[in-house]
Amino acid sequence: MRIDIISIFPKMFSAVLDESMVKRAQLKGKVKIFTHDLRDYTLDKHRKVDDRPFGGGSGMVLQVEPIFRAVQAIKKKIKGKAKVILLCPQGKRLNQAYAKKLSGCRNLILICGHYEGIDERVRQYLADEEVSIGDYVLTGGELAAMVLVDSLVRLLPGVLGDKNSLNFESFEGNLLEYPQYSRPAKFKNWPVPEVLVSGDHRKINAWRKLQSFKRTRLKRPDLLKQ
Ligand code: 6GU
Repeated sequence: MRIDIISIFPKMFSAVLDESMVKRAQLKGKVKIFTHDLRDYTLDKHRKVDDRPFGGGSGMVLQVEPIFRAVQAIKKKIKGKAKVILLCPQGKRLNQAYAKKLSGCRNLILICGHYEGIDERVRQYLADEEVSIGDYVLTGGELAAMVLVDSLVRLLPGVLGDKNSLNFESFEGNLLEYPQYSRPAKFKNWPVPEVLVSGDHRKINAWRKLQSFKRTRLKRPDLLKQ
């Protein structure tokens, strides 16, 4: 998979891309991630990317032209199709199923929205999809893009060491993950459920399924309705 990210704050991404799982995935060759400074795609000497809104109003609007030039330049470098995604609060809300779908894409181009807004023509003519990470407003799409990238990359085949670690995690089949315990089995008066140390794997699996269901019903009943 290849992911290209267009942003006016490209330095923000190193905190996530150069650490942990996402870094390992890149080193393993499972994903290639490139960040692009939107200002590199401007033509004027002030490297201007925003302007006042037509019709008046407060704040600045990210202009369509540099974004168009960036998308064109990236598409030229990519072999084959690329899906262009605009990160903005109006987008389709990200969930595990959506992350799974996007993780099947060969190439993604992520545009990080900013300021009070982005020229509507980016939405109309450049973006194939709009993605939001939840119903709250961030100052820019950068954090959302990082959330999206992290959720996708860990789903790529061969990224997580243990194949099973994807099997029973939260949101698989719209259920939350069952409770996990590790050593020591005896700590203070805080016991580990007997069944987990019984060695009976049929019983353990049954217990885990039941716990998943119970805590989903308790904490996220909305998931069971879906
Ligand atoms: Cl993708 N962008 C911004 N600016 N705010 C958000 C968001 C995205 N998703 C949730 N809030």
